[in-house]
Amino acid sequence: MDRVRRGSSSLMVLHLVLTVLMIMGRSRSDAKLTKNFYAARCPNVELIVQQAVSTKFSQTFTTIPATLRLFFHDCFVEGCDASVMIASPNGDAEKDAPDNLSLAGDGFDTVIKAKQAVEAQCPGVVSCADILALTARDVVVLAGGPNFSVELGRRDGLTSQASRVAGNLPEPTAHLAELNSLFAKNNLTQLEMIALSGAHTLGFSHCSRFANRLYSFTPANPVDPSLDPTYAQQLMAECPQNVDPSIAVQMDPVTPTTFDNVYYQNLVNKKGLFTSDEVLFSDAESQPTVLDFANNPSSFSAAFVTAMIKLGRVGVKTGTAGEIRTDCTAFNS
Ligand code: HEM
Ligand SMILES: *[C@@H]1O[C@H](CO)[C@@H](O)[C@H](O)[C@H]1NC(C)=O
Ligand SMILES: *[C@@H]1O[C@H](CO)[C@@H](O)[C@H](O)[C@H]1NC(C)=O
Ligand SMILES: CC(=O)N[C@H]1CO[C@H](CO)[C@@H](O)[C@@H]1O
Repeated sequence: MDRVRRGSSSLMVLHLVLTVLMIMGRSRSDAKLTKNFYAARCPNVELIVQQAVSTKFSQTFTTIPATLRLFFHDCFVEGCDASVMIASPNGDAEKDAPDNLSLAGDGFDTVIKAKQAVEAQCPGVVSCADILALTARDVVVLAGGPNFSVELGRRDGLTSQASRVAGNLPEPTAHLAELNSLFAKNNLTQLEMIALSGAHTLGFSHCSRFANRLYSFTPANPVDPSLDPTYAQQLMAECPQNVDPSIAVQMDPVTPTTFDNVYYQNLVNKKGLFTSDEVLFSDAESQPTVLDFANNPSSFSAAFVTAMIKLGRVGVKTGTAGEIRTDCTAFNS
């Protein structure tokens, strides 16, 4: 009797110790993001960020596409840890890689402004990675897209290297299999990849990123035959050969400033700007999803929200990993 009781209480102690170890282990390695992460220490963070984004947007529309793309590029290189924000005096940080050449400065500026506003009220509490995730949601809403709750609790990364960028971001010449494998590496499905590509309903592309489809597609077909001929003409007028490299065109020629499903209708109408856009319709494997999104705005909205939340989980650092940067463009020490 006595032995049994002692045995069971030491079992309970063992159980307690194991539970505590499990909880500690979890908070160190796979702590989960949560929606109310800053409820106690910075309860107004979402409102502060939203106001900073609105102010920046009232100065320039580019705020919207630039910030959305910045979030994507951050998450696909070293995870969503604001590593893309780091400015290096040597010009060898993530943002200095050739793939980043076209990241518009307004995205960086949006995050910097939002961070400054947050620091004024809750110094040292909210990570730049979380602020970038919130700004990406806010710009989608400002453009007329769906609202959603953002999971929080990311920590800022401690590395940012230009050399980590190549091969981790998709090329506009990519076909379905390459897109799928790159997104799969980031735990994103084909459906989620197609939904996230809908971000190309907004923003600009420099001529050089698709000029091959206008002038040098193949020797037999210099103009990509999968482009609508009238659209190809329009693009050639906007992007003559040897055009100034700073010239950019709207990626959704129909509703360029609205976050909507017209991007998918454009693909059906052979008005996808990049090969990586057009293949989503021309490849039989992905075509049903494109048709669904083209015909059902709510189907696209729901898929986009789910995919953005999953994008926001890629490679996140939580618990005591990384740091909470004071200045988003520099490591703390
Ligand atoms: C699926 C593979 C993707 C490829 C190949 C791709 C490629 C590109 C390229 C080449 C540009 C033009 C950059 C320039 O010349 O200025 C661009 C712009 C853009 N991309 Fe993507 N992208 C992809 C997915 C995404 C995703 C997942 C998002 C966000 C969720 C995104 C958001 C944007 C936005 C908003 C712009 C416009 C940026 C601006 O106007 O400043 N893209 N993309
Ligand atoms: C979007 O949703 C979040 C919470 O889910 C809310 O805090 C925020 O105010 C909403 N944004 C807008 C513009 O309604
Ligand atoms: C993908 O998910 C697995 C399992 O949850 C996780 O271990 C891994 O870190 C994730 N990969 C990325 C890039 O987030
Ligand atoms: C916005 C931004 O910082 N872009 C940088 C990307 O990389 C190029 C090439 O090194 C830099 O010149 C840009 O300033």
